[in-house]
Amino acid sequence: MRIVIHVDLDAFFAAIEERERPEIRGKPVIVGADPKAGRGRGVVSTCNYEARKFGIRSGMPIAVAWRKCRTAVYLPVNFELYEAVSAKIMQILKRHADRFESWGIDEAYLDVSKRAGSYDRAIKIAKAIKAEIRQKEKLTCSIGIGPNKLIAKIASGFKKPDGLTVVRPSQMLEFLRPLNPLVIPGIGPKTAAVLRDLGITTIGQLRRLRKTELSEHFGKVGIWFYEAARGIDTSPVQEVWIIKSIGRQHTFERDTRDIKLLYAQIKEQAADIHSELVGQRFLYRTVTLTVRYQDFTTIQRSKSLATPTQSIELIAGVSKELLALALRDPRKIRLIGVRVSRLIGH
Ligand code: TTP
Ligand code: MG
Repeated sequence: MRIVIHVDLDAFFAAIEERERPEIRGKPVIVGADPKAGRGRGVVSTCNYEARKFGIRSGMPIAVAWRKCRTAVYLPVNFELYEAVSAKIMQILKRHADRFESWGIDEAYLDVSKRAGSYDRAIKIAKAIKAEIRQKEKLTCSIGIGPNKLIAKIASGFKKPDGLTVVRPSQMLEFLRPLNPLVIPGIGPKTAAVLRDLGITTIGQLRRLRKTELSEHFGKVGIWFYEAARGIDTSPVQEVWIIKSIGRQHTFERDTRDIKLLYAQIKEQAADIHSELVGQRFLYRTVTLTVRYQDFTTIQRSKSLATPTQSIELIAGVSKELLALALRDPRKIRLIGVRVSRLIGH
């Protein structure tokens, strides 16, 4: 019998800030770009559950958040701190798993099939994890337990914050039936909209579509939707953690075509990316520049190099070449982002 636990920290960045600053506890807390009294141009990274009561969400423009709640505590993103806390939590989680897979900064899968052997014992492990994270890191998490990664992941999001949701194999189909297809990894707003047009708003209804129909509509990934709707997921919990790309982006105070400003931004991002490449011991082969124009139209241009490199000059140089192409368009630029990919370790 396979038993997988999925752990997801609650309001991660915001919860860490609350922990560090007792004076803001209990208030709505928003971590992200500077709101600048409603004129800020970046987005919300995350917010605590108090702030969510005002309708504020991750990814929302910070100016919209400001309109919804001016009295919230607004804080900048302190990645270094969150990375350090994440590393400590991953160490705690690892010790409770036969096999372990970290997934982003605040999530992990634990295969506990062997050490637990039963769902009752898996629940004990989950409670021990919660207690340890609460005691050592003063943070709460939500946990899902299920027969595979898919079910464990959906279960951890089922009750938040501080939830514990157990889905045994016999309960799996019933558990999935009323849920929104959006809970399935790989189904985003676009797919959900297509499904809605087909009259499908629950996973139970999704099961009415035949495999061939799903692959006609969505291609290969349609097969995954077919299986996921039935709770089928054979993917293993794997220790490897593959970073596919490293990037930075920046939204300008004012839309611009000022080459000095644009170059300065490219230089800064290239330097940041380069230090991460060095730290992670990676070479890259592809540089991608993202440009968002004043009307929010967004383009990406990439260039691949003949050989893998770690050169900071090439990140900046290639980005400038790609910027020259983007500047053929007369629109002003709102956001610029540099990313390197096709990484290999060395
Ligand atoms: P999530 O686990 O998606 O969110 P969360 O931990 O803040 O809240 P929840 O209780 O719903 O799990 O993401 C983890 C962290 O990743 C989050 O604290 C901030 C960061 N993040 C962003 O920076 N931008 C985003 O759009 C999202 C979704 C997350
Ligand atoms: Mg989280």
